[in-house]
Amino acid sequence: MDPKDTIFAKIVAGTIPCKKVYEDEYCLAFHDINPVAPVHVVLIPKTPIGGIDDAQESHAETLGKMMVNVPTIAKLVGISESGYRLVVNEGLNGQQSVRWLHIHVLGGRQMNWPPG
Ligand code: D5M
Repeated sequence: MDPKDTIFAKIVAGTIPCKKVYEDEYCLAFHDINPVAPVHVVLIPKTPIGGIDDAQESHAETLGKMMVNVPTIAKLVGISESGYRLVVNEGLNGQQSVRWLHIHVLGGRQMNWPPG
């Protein structure tokens, strides 16, 4: 699917609402509609990138800014001190359901390893 046809494209465009946690010129973070942890935030680029497998050199600045913003987002949702997990699902085996790159920020409970 073209990322521009996904629900996250509509969230970036502002045509459907989200519970925003953080926003800057590169990215947007909001609470996941279907949380799998007490804290579950989704961090997305504002530019359409289908998934991490579509990452290109031209995305390096955006992807870097997203990662650098993670500690700020973690602080905003109160999981900085207890720790948290980042997850990027890619494609079929990764169980990606929305084809617009996103980083899950999960916290508020003990995570397990290996992941399911
Ligand atoms: O994760 C896609 C995630 O996106 C999944 O955890 C649900 C979430 N989602 C889907 N629609 C919305 C809206 N409208 N608001 C907030 N969160 C949403 P994946 O890794 O692709 O399975």
